[in-house]
Order: sequence, then structure tokens, then C-alpha cells
Amino acid sequence: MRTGRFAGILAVLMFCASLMCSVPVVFGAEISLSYANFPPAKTFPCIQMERWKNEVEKRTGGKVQVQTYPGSTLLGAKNTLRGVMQGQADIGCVSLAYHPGVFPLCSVFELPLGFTSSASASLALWDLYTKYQPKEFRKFKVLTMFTSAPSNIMTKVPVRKLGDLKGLEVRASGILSKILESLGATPVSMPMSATPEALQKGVVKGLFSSFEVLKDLNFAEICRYETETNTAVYPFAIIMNMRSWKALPDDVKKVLDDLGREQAEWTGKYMDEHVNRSLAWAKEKYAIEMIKMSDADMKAIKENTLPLIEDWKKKAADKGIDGAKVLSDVEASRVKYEK
Ligand code: DTR
Repeated sequence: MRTGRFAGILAVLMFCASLMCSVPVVFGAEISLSYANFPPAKTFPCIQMERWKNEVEKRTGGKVQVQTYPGSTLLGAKNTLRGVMQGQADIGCVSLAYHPGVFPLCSVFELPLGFTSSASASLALWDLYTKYQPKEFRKFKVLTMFTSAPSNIMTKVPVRKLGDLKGLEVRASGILSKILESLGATPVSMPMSATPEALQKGVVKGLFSSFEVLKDLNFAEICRYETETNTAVYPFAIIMNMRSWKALPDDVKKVLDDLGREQAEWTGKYMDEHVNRSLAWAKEKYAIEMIKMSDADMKAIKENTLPLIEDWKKKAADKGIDGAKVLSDVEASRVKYEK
């Protein structure tokens, strides 16, 4: 840490210069990294960001300082990919489902593959990325990946049977919007960050996501009916600007690489535990109603969504991806981690 007037001016100039380029600022803590996240600070993508920050600062002995920017204060949901590519942030959180067609391989995790937890899906997603090193991420360093917990339907009006979904405007994104469509609903695709306003204004009558948002975004107040589908998850990637990555010393690179799988596992476990806490909180505070559809309806949901898997395989083949092999690898991981 430099002292004195000249050093102070130099530090300010360096900091300003760092905003125009992607090379981490060697300033104060030696290395300072900016980390952009789109949803509010109390949501799980930001909770895991703060844990990663603390671990990196601890494991580098303070050599690296991570400046976190939750709630779209640096980059929003739709401009994180470009923003990290251009160096507006060193690191960013991307929900793959917000970018249809951009992630032909890892979007497999948006399909109804039968994962029952974020813990198993997150590890399976990281294993898939590690094995295939998909070219869809070739412009970035991927620091970790994880998923939401399985998705369910949270609504202002009760959805007790499949027919209740007909024409109902429900928020989702990516392939999960197509799942809703296959069930007769009217999907309205948008990032999670846009969902509170859409619910308030009545643009949507509910949302299709994991239950922890009932607490983290207080959706339990407006969506008192929770229909359990426990289907597809939403995959996420934490990406880093490649110039920022290459500028890091080897010892810091090792700390970040060692955190890859560990952070996926930590986030998955946190997510599953937090879903349970959030449901208990929502039942206590808002007396939400948990709804299970009939076995026949659940069977119909499975049958109606199967064609989406074939659609994904066709799109994957168009990109030179052996979809059947990817699905087989993901299923093997699901069996392994869901034991
Ligand atoms: N609904 C998905 C994933 C997701 C689940 N919980 C949160 C919290 C904050 C942001 C996203 C999510 C999505 O919109 O990406």
C-alpha cells in the first residue's frame, strides 16, 4: 500500500485506468478483482459470490481483494457476458437460460433430467464442463458452475391440476419457458431481476423457478400457491475476463482453480438447505399452500416435456455436439451424485 500525496495521485490514476481495461488493478491489496452479479444481494448467486470472495482473500493471504457488485450495480443480467468480455468487470455471474442458443452444450441442464437437488446437479454440471471444455465458453475463464434447485410453480392463483395452467402467464427463461409452453401455460421469459415488477404489475400470474425465491425475493407475499413439479434446474456459470485471468500470478491461479469444484459443491448444498429454510419461513409468515398435482398429471408432465429433449439433441447436433453422449454422461453423474 503506497503512502504520500504522489502515491495517492498515482493510485487514483491507476484505479481509473483499470476501469478502462481488464487487467486486474495491482493496487492496495496488490490485486483487486471486480465481480458483477445481477440479482439482489440476498439471493443465492450473490451469497455464493461473497463466500468465494472470502475464500479467495483468505487463501491468497490478502494478496487478492475482490470487490463485489450485487443487484446489477455493475452489470445486469443481459449484459454480463459482453461486459466481462470487454473488461467492464473482471468476473461475472451468468444464468445460461437468459441466453437461448448461446450455450448449446451446457443448456442440457435446463432440460427435465430428473435431478432432485442443486447439490447433485451442480456437481454434474461442473463435471460436464470439466470433461467437455465446451467451446461456448472459449472466450472466458470459467471459475465455477452451479445450478438452482429444481423448479416449481409459484402463483397468485392456485394451480391444482394441469388444466389450471392453460393460458396462465408464468415467468421463466430458456428451455424452462418451453417446458411451461408444453404444459399449456403462456410463458413470459425474463431474467429473475425483472420478475418482482412483472408480478406487481400483473404481467405474470406467477413464476417457474426454485422455491428459495419465496423468501429471498419475498415472492411468498404475492404468490401464496406453490405447486410442486420438482423439474428442470437453471444452470449458472461464473466467468472471468481472459486477460484478467492471464494477468494473475500462478499461485493465485491455483487458488482460483482449486475453488472450482469446491464452490460448485458448496453452492449446491447451500441452495438445497436454503430452499427448506425458505419454505418453512414462507409457511410461517404467509401460510403458503403447498399443492401436489395428481399422479396422472405428473405423468402427463413427464410425457409432454420429453420432446424437448429430442429438440435439444437436434440443436446440439447442428453444432456438432453428440447430444446422446452428453445426455448419457449427465445421467451417469445424476445416478452417481443422487445415490
Ligand atoms: N429462476 C432462475 C434461477 C434462479 C433461481 N433462484 C434465483 C435467484 C436469483 C437469480 C436467479 C435465480 C433464473 O431466473 O435464472
